[in-house]
Amino acid sequence: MPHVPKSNGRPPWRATVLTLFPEMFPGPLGVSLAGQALTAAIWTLRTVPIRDFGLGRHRTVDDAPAGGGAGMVMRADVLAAAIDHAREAEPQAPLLYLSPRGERFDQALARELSSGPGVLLVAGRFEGVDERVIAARSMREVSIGDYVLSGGELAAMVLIDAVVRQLPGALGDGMSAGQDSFANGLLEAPQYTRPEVYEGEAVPPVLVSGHHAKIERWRLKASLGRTWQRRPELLERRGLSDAERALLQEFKEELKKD
Ligand code: 4GX
Repeated sequence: MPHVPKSNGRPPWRATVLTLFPEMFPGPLGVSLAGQALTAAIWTLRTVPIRDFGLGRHRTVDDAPAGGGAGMVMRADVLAAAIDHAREAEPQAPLLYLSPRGERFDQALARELSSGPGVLLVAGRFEGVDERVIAARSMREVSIGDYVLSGGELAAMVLIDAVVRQLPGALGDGMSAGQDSFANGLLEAPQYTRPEVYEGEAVPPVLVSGHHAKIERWRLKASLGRTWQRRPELLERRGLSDAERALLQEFKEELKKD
């Protein structure tokens, strides 16, 4: 029988997505951790079909870009009508527009959003939306990374997934969001499981020693070392305590040995 997490006893966190493709939802948000939390009413998902607010017999939502150029732009009046409709049910939630031009989405923003009532997300298509509606409705532009998707829906799902797994009661057995990469501003230490020797490579002996204090020290050293090797800018942002600085120095010394 599938495991369903217990409801956490607070009102569900509410995600509302404005989209031309409501049939894309819940999609991957309907399975695994997010899907189980949805079933457990830890969060709710509502889509608002922007097409319902389109104009004329064809429910037109877009038009040619002013000044010419390729593609189409979502009309400000149509999108504003969809937003104003969604706002009635969601007067408090922050309004976000997923766009490659936005501030970068990260774990800190995921945590911030998870502490509020929910989120109103605009998933744009075409070459974007008329700039005037971004200002008129005070949308916060958020980007999930420096690449261009075919629309904002996948970006909205990424954001929702990262938020939902922070919600109390949403985590799987034995897991804790507090242990994740970035929870402490560092990359995670490498993980191992059985078999203890795989293709001649043993699991690091300390991890099978049962010495919990030594294991924690080894993991912190590995986290610091990996972050220094792969994402040094994360260390600069975070800073290091004296003890951490000493552990990172040990990591560097051990590198010279092999
Ligand atoms: N992180 N997309 C938005 C429409 C668009 C085009 C141009 C503004 C300017 C994306 C991302 C992303 C695809 C969503 C283009 N908006 N969203 N859409 N990267 O690529 O969030």
